[in-house]
Amino acid sequence: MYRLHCFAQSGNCYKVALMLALSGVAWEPVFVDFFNGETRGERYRSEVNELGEAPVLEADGKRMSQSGVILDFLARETGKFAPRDEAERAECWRWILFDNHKFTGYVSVYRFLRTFMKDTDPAVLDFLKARAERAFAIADKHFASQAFLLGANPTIADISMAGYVFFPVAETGFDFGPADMARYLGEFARGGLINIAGGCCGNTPEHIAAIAKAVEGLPPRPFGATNAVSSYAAGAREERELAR
Ligand SMILES: N[C@@H](CCC(=O)N[C@@H](CS)C(=O)NCC(=O)O)C(=O)O
Repeated sequence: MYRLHCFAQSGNCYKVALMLALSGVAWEPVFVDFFNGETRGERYRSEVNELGEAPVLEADGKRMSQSGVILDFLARETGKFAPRDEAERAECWRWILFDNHKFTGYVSVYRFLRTFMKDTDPAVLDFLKARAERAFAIADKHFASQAFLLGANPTIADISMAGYVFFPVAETGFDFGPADMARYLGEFARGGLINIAGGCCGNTPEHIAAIAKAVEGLPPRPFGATNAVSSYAAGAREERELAR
């Protein structure tokens, strides 16, 4: 049983929680009271993580920190979302380091100061937002020709970069426009990964129109089909239940 020291507002913790959940392993959360200063306290730093950060994973009596290191460890242990060889492992690490430094690094601090702190200097917010937008542009360019960072299949690098992009727009301040939604869903549909496409809170008629156009004429994922993503994506639970 893995134990994950984490808290819900942390995208870095979410990366590891997502990996554990998608890999189907047994784990439990251990709440870290970040907003009341737990990570800055002496006990946390001496007993849990000297770096004063979450997430921390407990496995086989050992504790490890840094989401990228934990993702790599879990990929080796479970075989899920794992790079297939040393070249792919290096490629995963290239993106995980980019994520930690430039993507999560700026997006998370921008979100934190904008949403959870009061009276942040607007110039600081502007600087962070501009840096985050540059990181988004780099990712967008890369994803223009492939669905996942290493190509056709998701790896731990994708899980790392996904850490902060699923928080509500009201928190992150970064919205996905109709063209972005349509491009992602079009790629997923062409890859045979989805049963149903649609929108949810925050989507406009323009989002739905763009998505409808992107998936027009593409068949839904066949019932019972499995692949790296579809085992986990929406619909898998219903399939498992129907199969019982
Ligand atoms: N690079 C680290 C970043 C971890 C990190 O910054 N965690 C935040 C929560 S999202 C934290 O615990 N911050 C505490 C602090 O800086 O005092 C990772 O990927 O695990």
